[in-house]
Amino acid sequence: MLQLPKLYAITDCGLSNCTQEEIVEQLLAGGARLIQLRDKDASARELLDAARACLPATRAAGAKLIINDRVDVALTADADGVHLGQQDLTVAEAREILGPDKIIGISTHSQDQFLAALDTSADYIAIGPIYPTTTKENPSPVVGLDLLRDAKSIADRPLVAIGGINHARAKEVLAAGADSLAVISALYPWPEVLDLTSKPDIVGSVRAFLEVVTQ
Ligand code: TZP
Ligand code: MG
Repeated sequence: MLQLPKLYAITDCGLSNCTQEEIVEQLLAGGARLIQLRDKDASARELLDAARACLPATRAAGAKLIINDRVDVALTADADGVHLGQQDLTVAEAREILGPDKIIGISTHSQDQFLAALDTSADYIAIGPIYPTTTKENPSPVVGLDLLRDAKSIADRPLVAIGGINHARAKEVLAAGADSLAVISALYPWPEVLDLTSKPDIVGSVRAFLEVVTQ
C-alpha cells in the first residue's frame, strides 16, 4: 500500500504571491515530500510548464509531485500522479491513461462518495472539507471529523484530510484517522506588517507543521 507523508502540501500562487516553482522550492526546503500542484486559473499549457519546471526539484529531493485535476498534464509532464475531483475524469479513466504505477487520488465530500471511491483503484482517498475553508470556491458542506472516523473504520487505503487544517488542528485530524493532511492556506502565513516586498514564510510554516505532526 502507498505510504503517504503526514503533510500533503498544496501550492497556491494567489495566496503566496510566488510562482509555482518558487513555492515548490520553499515547500521542499521546509521538508515537504508530497506536493500537489494546484492552480484553478491556469491553462493546461501553464500547468504543464509549471509541472516541468518543478519536477527536477521534487525528484532531486525524493518528493512526489501530484497534479490537480488534469490527467493530460500529469501524463505529459511525467509527474508522479494526479488528484481528481468529482467533476474530473473518473479514477478508471485516469488509470487507463496513466497506468498502474502513477498515484491517483480522489476527493470525496460525503459518505456516499467515499464508498464509491473505495470501489475504484484510487491509491488514496481525500475527505473534506473537514473544517470551514475560504480557499476553495463553492466548497461542499463541512463534513467534520466524524466522516473521517467512519471512513477510517472501513478504509483499505490511505486517507487524506483536507479543508481548514492548520498547525493547531493537525493533531486532532491525525487522531481521527487521517494518514496525511492536505494543507493550503496555513502554509502561506502573511507577515503582520506588510510592505511591497512581503511574502509569506513558507519554509518556516512547513517546518513548524512538520514539527507538530511528527511529535
Ligand atoms: N478541497 C476541499 S477543501 C479545499 C479543497 C481543495 C481547500 C483547502 O484549503 P485550506 O486553505 O487548507 O482550507
Ligand atoms: Mg479537482
